[in-house]
Amino acid sequence: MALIRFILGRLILFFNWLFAPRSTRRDPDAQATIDAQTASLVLYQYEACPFCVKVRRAMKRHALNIETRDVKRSDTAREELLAGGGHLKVPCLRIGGDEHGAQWMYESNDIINYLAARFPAPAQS
Ligand SMILES: N[C@@H](CCC(=O)N[C@@H](CS)C(=O)NCC(=O)O)C(=O)O
Repeated sequence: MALIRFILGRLILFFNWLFAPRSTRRDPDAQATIDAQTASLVLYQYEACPFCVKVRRAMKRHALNIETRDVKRSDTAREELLAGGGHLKVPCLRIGGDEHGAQWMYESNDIINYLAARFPAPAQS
């Protein structure tokens, strides 16, 4: 079972790499403004989780530089997620300064909708 999960995970990462979405382009000032806002966001995730891949693809599409923390590889990240969010489930977006004053958003679709609404793509000229 673990082997099948591992192979599936590698396949997901391979196809994600092969069909990587294009990032939207902003002028440098607009991107710097967005970067300043996304500095207070953290995505808790697993590298090969399909729901996490879906969120990371949305981040790439919208050119959002959001720190990611791998809950499988980092005990600290796992403890932060459990203490702050309350569940060991990924993806989870931490919105706001620190673990205590933050909002913790689970569900990949909710995260994607939140990011799309807060950081709309620039109008094409
Ligand atoms: N409906 C959720 C599903 C997330 C999910 O099932 N994540 C898995 C990893 S791929 C997980 O964290 N499982 C641990 C658990 O449910 O306790 C979403 O779309 O975000």
